[in-house]
Amino acid sequence: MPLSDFPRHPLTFGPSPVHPLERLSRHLGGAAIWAKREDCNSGLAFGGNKTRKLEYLVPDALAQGATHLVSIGGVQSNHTRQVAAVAARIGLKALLVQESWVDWPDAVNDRVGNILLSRIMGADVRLVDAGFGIGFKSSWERALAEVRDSGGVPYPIPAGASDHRLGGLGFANWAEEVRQQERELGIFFDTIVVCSVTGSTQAGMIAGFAGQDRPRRVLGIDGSAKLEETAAQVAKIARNTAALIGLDGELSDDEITVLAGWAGDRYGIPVESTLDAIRLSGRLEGMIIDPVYEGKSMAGLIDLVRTGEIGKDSTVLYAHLGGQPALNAYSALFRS
Ligand code: 5PA
Repeated sequence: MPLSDFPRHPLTFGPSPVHPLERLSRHLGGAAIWAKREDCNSGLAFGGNKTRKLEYLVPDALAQGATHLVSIGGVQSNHTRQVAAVAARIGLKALLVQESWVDWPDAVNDRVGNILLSRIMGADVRLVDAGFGIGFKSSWERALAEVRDSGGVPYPIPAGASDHRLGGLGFANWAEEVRQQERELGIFFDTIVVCSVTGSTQAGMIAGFAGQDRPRRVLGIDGSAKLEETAAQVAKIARNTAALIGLDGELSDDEITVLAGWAGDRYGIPVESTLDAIRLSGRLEGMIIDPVYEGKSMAGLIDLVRTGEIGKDSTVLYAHLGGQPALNAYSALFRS
């Protein structure tokens, strides 16, 4: 069925802003770089990419009579913070399993930023001691059972709302939004740069753009430091989403690109290029990006433009997916 027939519960302000990054483009000396801003797409707790994905999950949760949204992420997960905000907005409870995905010894890591916001919004936040992984977890199964045992109806939302039947729809819709904005602006973005971890952001984009006439590149920058897992998940979700919205034909492997090189060795830990990218976008554009996701995809964009991998005549759209609240848990950085 076409994307426009899927029920969507609006949680965003409308189309997210698109604007040029002129000083960054000039500084890099090639390619016109623009940003599309999911970091200010909603009034719900600073918004972000998950808010868009959840627009398509909420009608399903309400139809099932859910009482609780149950989800999972790291201690500083942006995703779980957005689930908390959406639960508050629609009058459900949120139960959030927060795992130790990142070995980052900041004294206030479990007290500031995203987790602080989730607590303010009334979520039941459970800190558990388990490592990084984007699959299903026993702590999460236990949380679901607990809601059921207490007579509630849990609505399970996997990490990043990705490995879910409807998880790719939000960014298939983003692709449609880009097309409309291009028409208004009289511009065409031949290259999209996006951070990938649990995969449905990039996957949704790939499926959405595949239904359009004019081909373009969607370059995923791995932020997981587990390239193979992330690339496989992007491919799977892109194909499922394409089938779900009724596209004919298989997506070919060369339509699915996830690049390694900027994640460092570990998810959630910034490397030199991450910090350089954060400083550069702050100092040239006043645009704030985070050390876990967007700092890494911006580092990728910078290098791809500098090396000519993204050509000088290219018009690039950088997907800013949010994530700034986590900066508060990285208080050791940027002191000098
Ligand atoms: C996240 C994810 P995907 O997981 O859809 O690939 O998106 C990557 C991404 N940018 C990019 C920001 C700011 C993100 O928060 N965050 C996760 C989270 O728990 O917050 C799912 C990992």
